[in-house]
Amino acid sequence: MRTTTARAYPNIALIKYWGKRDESRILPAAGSLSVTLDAFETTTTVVPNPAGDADSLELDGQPADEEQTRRTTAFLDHVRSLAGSEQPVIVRSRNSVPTGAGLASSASGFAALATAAAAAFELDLDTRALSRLARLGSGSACRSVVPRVAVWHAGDDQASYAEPVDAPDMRMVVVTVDRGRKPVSSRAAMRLTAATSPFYDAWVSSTEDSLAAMIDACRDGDFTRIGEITESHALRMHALIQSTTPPIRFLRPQSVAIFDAVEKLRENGLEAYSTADAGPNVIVLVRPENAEAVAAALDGLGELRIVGPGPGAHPLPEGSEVPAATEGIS
Ligand code: 2P0
Repeated sequence: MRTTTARAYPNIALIKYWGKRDESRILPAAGSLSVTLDAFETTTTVVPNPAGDADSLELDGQPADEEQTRRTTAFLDHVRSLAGSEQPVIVRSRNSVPTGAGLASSASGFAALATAAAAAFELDLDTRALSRLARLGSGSACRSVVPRVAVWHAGDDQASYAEPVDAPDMRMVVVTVDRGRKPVSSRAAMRLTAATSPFYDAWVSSTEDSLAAMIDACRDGDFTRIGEITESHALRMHALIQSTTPPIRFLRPQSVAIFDAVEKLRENGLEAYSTADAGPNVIVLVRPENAEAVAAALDGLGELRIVGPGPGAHPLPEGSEVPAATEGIS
């Protein structure tokens, strides 16, 4: 075993993953499609700990809480089982934005951890196997293993991984309206949706149709069609989530104001399309040449950042280790 460091980026789903058909293997009820970003990255170092009797986890220089440590150990158990090892490790992870705020995500977190841990345990995994492994930490993480645009296939354990899709170049204007931790986790909200929404079956079957249309639009390079499907699918997901018992609403008045502003831009001839994940922040999909103009038009509606498609998860060279908390104190 050896100490290794890896980096991964969050992704924004254009076709959303919302619902599992198998909780323990994290198999999605339907396929999804996303763009891996070139910002808001997570960097994770895995250090073998022969003297330890359990894994330990530091997040952004602080010891992680019990739930975060439990979830990390459960994931590392999958890696150990593949490697035929029982070795505990020290994991140190750093987000470029605060954890739980806006875009620091379980996708970049588990994609970076899967990549670093696979290398630390000297597993020889191709991108497909690595995507499958990352999925066991968090579903959306399997898409962050892949650069740029990725489709995550539904299916059984072997068939459920992400792979690249040809797509035109795009930019995303991220409009952050709230950096706070969300009141309910995606995992819990997803579970509640499957258990209580009367619309859930229709959501699953229509998502497969939307995914097929989206893949065609990507391969045709049809930005307008990509945008239309993206916005419609996001609104369907939020409608679905609001239909749970008790209801959950992630969008705020400010989020809706951004959807309205984007619709106005389109009416005025500037093409842009909105989407939002399980939170109030809005991501506006634009053609590269329109990114600055759209950002300028949305000025005042939130904290703005233009991001592009980014790299897949990858190991970093020796010397890139995330420092231990105590190493930063002088
Ligand atoms: C997505 N989201 O496709 C959707 C849209 C949030 C809204 O994937 O339970 O954190 O770890 O598999 O991956 C968030 O779900 O859930 C998510 P788990 P995950 O990006």
